[in-house]
Amino acid sequence: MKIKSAEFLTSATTLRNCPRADWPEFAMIGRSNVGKSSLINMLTERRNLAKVSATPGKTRLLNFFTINNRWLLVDLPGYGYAKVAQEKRADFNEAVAGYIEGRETLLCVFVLIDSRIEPQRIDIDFLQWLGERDMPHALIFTKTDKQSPAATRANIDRFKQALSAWRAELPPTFLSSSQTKAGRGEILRFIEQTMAA
Ligand SMILES: Nc1nc2c(ncn2[C@@H]2O[C@H](COP(=O)(O)OP(=O)(O)O)[C@@H](O)[C@H]2O)c(=O)[nH]1
Ligand SMILES: [Mg+2]
Repeated sequence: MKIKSAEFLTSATTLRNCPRADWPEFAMIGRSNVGKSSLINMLTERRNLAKVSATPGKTRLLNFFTINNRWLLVDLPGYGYAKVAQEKRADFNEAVAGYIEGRETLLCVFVLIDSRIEPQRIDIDFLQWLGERDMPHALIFTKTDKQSPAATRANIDRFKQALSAWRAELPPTFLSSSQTKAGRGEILRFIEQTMAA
């Protein structure tokens, strides 16, 4: 898929103030700092479309982007904020949960995992939560430029091993780097195919 246009549409705090659900939608989620905003910029080839932050946990909004005037990409808040008060975190996850459970045009949630980090409880728990809700999802292992392909493969195998302990089917998996643009073609092709299905 060629990206002809990519524009910021709006931000929302909960499902209720999301923009009208007129277009097929894809969302990015993952722990703070995993590379969600960088991936959105890489996919759209726009340097500053999504704000890349050096401080984890800063983005607390659902940010909507219109792509090619025909589908939406959503930058969801990262889960797990070390620096945010416990009650705020609960609020926050509730907004994301409400969005994922109630957004009828949401076709797929991309769950981003740092390819350098061993399987984390919070990621596994979230994938289990998606599975329980029959929400279609895919995995994107980010920052693959930061280590050797062999180290990436070994870590992905460990993650899949951890997932297979409780589910038979593994979700579609992609490797990405917003530095080298690895994964861009595959992810965009997957989005195109999902919209066509
Ligand atoms: N080397 C490398 N750094 C990355 C990559 N993706 C993100 N980063 C860096 O990781 C940090 C967090 O990225 P960001 O996109 O803001 O993560 P977010 O919190 O998930 O939106 C920033 O310093 C990025 O420059 C990648 O693929 N490769
Ligand atoms: Mg971000």
